[in-house]
Amino acid sequence: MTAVTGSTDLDQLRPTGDRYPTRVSGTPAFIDRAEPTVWADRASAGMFGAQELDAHARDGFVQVPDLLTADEVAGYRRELDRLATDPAVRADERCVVEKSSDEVRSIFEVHLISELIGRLVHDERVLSRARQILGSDVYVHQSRINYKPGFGGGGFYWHSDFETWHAEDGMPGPRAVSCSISLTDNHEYNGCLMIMPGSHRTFVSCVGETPADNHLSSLTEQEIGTPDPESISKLSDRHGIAMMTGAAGGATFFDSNCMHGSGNNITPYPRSNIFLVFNSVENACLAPYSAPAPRPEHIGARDFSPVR
Ligand code: 6CS
Ligand code: FE
Repeated sequence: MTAVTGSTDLDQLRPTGDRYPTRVSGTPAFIDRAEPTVWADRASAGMFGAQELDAHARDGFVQVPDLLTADEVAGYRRELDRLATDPAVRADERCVVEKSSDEVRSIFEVHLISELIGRLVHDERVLSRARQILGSDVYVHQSRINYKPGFGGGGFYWHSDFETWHAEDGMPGPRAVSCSISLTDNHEYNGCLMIMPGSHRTFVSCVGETPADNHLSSLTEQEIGTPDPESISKLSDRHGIAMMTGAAGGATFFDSNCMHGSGNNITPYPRSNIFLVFNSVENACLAPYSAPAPRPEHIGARDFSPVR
């Protein structure tokens, strides 16, 4: 699979037909998901058992306690601290700081910046599970650390990742999965990930056109691409809200179209997670469906080489 670069290539990739129109109409809509959630058959090779794959298909997420050992967690915590205090990293455009402080909020493309974190992408505990869910070779669409520091780490308002990746990165369908690995204990009170179970089966279109360079503000505080309150209320009334709590070292795999978010963290205890986003090579990104230009490659990858 070749990388797509430059405007001429993207013109050739202009998508034909859009199953999930968003940010184009003045009224929001609920669109039923056309694609499966788990693409491989239940017996496919990998570390998920059949019951876990069934749970993922039903809820849109599945938790894997103790994916990393305590020693590995300690090593990754040291790496996160090193990255957050490295002046070169802080000066890099891939580093996003909090709105309310100059604390690091996120570091994108962290699997290429950090050799240690890069190894996780190829680790069978992560890769085999992503391949089972997506039923194909996979590539990294995005990776990031969300630090969510104590004493004010900012939250992430309700959204569907796929809605953004479709509109702004040109992702055709919701055949992508995120693996969130907790490097600190995730509690209800320090801004853990919240997911509406089953919401991945409904695409909620958003109102409001995508401005140029939207990512320069959306990664700090997302506005465009967040659903209206009535749509969020309808979904939460229908599905409820599950809290992804768990000890450091645990992981949550969640479908690209889950309605999810997380609150601010005013406690002294950081909620620092690594997010690895895998997309099927059969779902490689085209031109954006609803944005003036593609986002930078460190946010939406254009190298579709499969992870081995
Ligand atoms: O825009 C994005 O790709 C990022 N924004 C959010 C709120 N979640 C997914 C991703 O990190
Ligand atoms: Fe998200």
